Amino acid sequence: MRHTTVGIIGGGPSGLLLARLLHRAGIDSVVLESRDRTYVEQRQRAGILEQATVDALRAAGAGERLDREGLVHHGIELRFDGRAHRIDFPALTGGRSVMVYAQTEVVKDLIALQLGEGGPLLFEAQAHAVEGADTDRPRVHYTHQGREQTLTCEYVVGCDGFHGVAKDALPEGVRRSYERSYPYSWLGVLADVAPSYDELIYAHSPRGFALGSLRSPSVSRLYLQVPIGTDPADWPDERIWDELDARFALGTPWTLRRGPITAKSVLPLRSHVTEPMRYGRVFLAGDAAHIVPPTGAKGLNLAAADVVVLARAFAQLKDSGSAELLDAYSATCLRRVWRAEHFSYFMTSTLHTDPGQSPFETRLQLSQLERIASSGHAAAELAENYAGLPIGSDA
Ligand code: FAS
Ligand code: PHB
Repeated sequence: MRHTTVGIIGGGPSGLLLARLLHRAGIDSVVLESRDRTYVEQRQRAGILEQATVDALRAAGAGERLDREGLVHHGIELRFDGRAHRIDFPALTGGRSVMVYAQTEVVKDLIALQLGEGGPLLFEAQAHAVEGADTDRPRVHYTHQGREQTLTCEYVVGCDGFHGVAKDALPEGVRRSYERSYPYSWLGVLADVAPSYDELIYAHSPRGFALGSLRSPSVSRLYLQVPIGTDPADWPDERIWDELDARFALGTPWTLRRGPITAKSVLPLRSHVTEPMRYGRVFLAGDAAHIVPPTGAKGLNLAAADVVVLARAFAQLKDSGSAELLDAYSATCLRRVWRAEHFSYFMTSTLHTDPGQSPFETRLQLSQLERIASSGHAAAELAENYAGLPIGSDA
C-alpha cells in the first residue's frame, strides 16, 4: 500500500505537467501510467502550444529544449475558393503568437524531469477503480508488475484521457455528459520533407478539409478529411499527395513538395464534455474531462490550462489552508472548456465539407470564410481563440 497527497491517473501531458507543477509547489504526488514509456513518448498527437501552455511548461522546468527547438508562429493561412488569407495573430490579439512543438516532445521533456527530479512515475501501472471519492482518503486500485496494488491519497486527479476510469468515480446522478460526433475523420501523416509553407494552412475545399502543419523544418505533418471507417492502407503515398494538392490548390501556381510518408493514422473527430470536473476529492483534467476536434488546436492546450488551475488551487490549500480555488476548480475550467468546445466546433464545421451537406450550406461556409477575410473584427475573434485566452479568464 502506497500513500501520497495527490494520486494522478495518467502519464500523458496533463498528468505529467500536473506532477511537475505540484512538485514545484512542494506537494508530493504519484503518477500511474498504464502504457510503457516508449509508447507514451511516440504517440503522435498535437503540435501547437498556446503562449499560456509554453508559460506553464517553463514554470514546470520544461522550457529549455522547447525554447531551443520550438518554432514561434505569428499566424495561419486560410484557403478557400482558390484564395489564401493570412490571419495575423500579433496584429489581431495585441501581440500573442503560438509555438510549434510536438506533444511527443512535451511528453519526453516532462517524463525526463519527473524521472530525474523525483516523484514516482509508474509505467505499466493500470488503474482499474477509484474508491472513496466522497471520503477524506480516496483510494486508487491498480495493477503493477503483475500485482494488485492500492494507492491511498488525500486527492485523486483523473488525467487518464477519454477512455480512462477516473470519471467513473462520479455517481450516475451527479455526472452529466455532452457529446457530438462528426460525420468524418482525419487521416494524419508524417512526411520526411520540408514543409512547403512557413505557417499552417487550413484549407476548405469541395473535396474536403486539408491541414498543412509541421514537426520541424524537415518534417511535415499533414491531415486530410476522410470518411469515417477509412483504412490508412487504402491511401498509398501518391494518393495522399495528389489529394492534398487538389485541396490546397489556389487560383495561382503553388507547389506542395512531396517526400516519403513515414506514418499514417486515422483519427475520429468528436466533441465531449463531462461535468462536473470534480466529485468529492476526485478531480478530472484534460481529455478525461473533455475532447475537442483538433481543428482548433485546443486539446493539449485545454489539458494544460486545467492543470495550471488545479496546481494553483492545491498550492493555495497547502500555503493558506483555503480551499477557495479548489472549490471553484470545475466552474473555472468549464468556462474555458466550453469556449474552446465552441471554437473547435466552429473551425470544424466551417472548414469541413460534410458528405451530406447541401450547396446552400457550402455557400454559408464560404460566406463565413469571406467574412473572416474581410473583417478585422471577425478575424480577431478567430485569432484570439486560436492563440488562446489567458488561463482562469472569463471566456
Ligand atoms: P492523454 O489521452 O494524452 O493521456 C492520458 C494517459 O492516461 C495516457 O497516457 C493513457 O495511457 C493513460 N491512461 C488511460 N487510462 C489509464 C488507466 N486506467 N490507468 C493508468 N493510465 C491510464 N490535440 C491537438 O491539439 N492537436 C492534434 O492534432 C491532436 N491530435 C490528436 C490525435 C489523437 C489520435 C488523439 C487521441 C488526440 C489528439 N489531440 C490533439 C488531443 C490530444 O493532444 C489531447 O488533448 C492530449 O493528449 C490531452 O492530454 P491528456 O489529458 O494527458 O490525455
Ligand atoms: C498538428 O501539428 O498536429 C496540428 C496542428 C494544428 C491543428 C491540429 C493538429 O489544428
